[in-house]
Amino acid sequence: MTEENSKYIKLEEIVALSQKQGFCVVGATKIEKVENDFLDSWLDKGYNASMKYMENYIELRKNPSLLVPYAKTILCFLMSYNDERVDNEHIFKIASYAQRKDYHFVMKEKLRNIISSLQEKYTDLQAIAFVDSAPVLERYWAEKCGLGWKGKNSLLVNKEYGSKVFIGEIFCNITTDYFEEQIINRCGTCTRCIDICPNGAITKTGEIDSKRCISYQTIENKQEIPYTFDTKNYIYGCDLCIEVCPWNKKAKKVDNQDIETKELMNDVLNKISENELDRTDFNKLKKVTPLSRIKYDKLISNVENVKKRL
Ligand code: B12
Ligand code: SF4
Ligand code: SF4
Repeated sequence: MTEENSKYIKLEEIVALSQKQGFCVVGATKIEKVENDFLDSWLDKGYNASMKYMENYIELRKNPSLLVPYAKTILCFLMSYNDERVDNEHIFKIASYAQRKDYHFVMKEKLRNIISSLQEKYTDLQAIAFVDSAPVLERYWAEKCGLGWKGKNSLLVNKEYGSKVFIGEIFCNITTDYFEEQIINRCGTCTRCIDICPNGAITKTGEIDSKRCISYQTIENKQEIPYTFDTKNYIYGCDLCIEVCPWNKKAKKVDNQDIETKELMNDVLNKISENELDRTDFNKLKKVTPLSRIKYDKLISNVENVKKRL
């Protein structure tokens, strides 16, 4: 392989590598400071609830050059999880994104593979991959890369793949073909996500008031869920504002053959219904899926919360 100057790499080349890794959309943008105050405003209103980590490294979140000083470019990658293998038949519900191998690890490995392939050819390429693993405003950058628009439920929505997409990024010292057009918001007059959100978590400004969000209450709130809070049978995460979105109904489907995790999930959901879930079963699931974010006792307390309403 010949050594090439890594100052500029065609986006086409990165797209080809990313497709091999199973990413559905890729884009690039120049690193610059985030020039608006939506993060401060969200924090000032207390919308982060008990997620204190969101108050840390604010300067890095707003100025990614401080996070990765050598970086010139942010490449954003979307991975769709819009497959058919989600279990919705059980009384107790787990959000679709969590019914599979943990995207943090799956995507990071794939992003690192892309970096390695590029570095074989461009030996002076410096790059680092993040998937919700650093103080990065991932949706903001994904939008800047042209990968979609900010839906009214604050999720990034892609025209072809909808909002059932995870976001990952590579910060690197090369330049490439940047997205420079205006992003079109295609929500129009639709308000389905706002209307369906049971506890009014989606504000008029399109922000999420976390303490009203089922996803926050069932995952991030380490205390018991307030008695009056309705989780609509969810015991981990929430898909209501995703399922109702018309862009997800027409979104392209992807194939996912991870039968093993699906079976494990099914088994755990059955045991929960029969009051038979023990720590060993839970730990098996926790090891591979995003359920690693909570402890057994929190899951059981979420189950009890749902039972109160049955
Ligand atoms: C904290 C967090 C949460 C919190 C708070 C959610 C929130 N909306 O902030 C809770 C626990 C509630 C949560 C829930 C979920 N999350 Co979450 N979460 C995050 C995390 C770690 C940080 C988000 C953050 O910085 N929030 C602060 C606000 C201010 O920023 P933001 O909403 O992300 O970005 C906004 C600004 O950029 C703003 N913006 C941009 N330009 C402008 C301009 C102006 C003028 C204004 C006013 C605003 C504005 O619009 C963006 C969208 O709202 C990100 C990962 C990451 N590092 O980014 C994942 C992330 C956002 N979560 C993700 C997912 C999948 C979920 C859930 C779907 C999981 C589930 N099924 O239960 C739900 C969805 C709830 C929802 N409707 O948002 C994905 C979203 C993918 C996507 N398509 O958008 C992310 C990106 C993780 C990933 N790497 O894929 N999450
Ligand atoms: S994830 Fe559920 S609770 Fe949170 S904003 Fe969406 S619909 Fe509302
Ligand atoms: S449900 Fe409607 S308003 Fe909400 S994100 Fe989807 S298109 Fe936009």
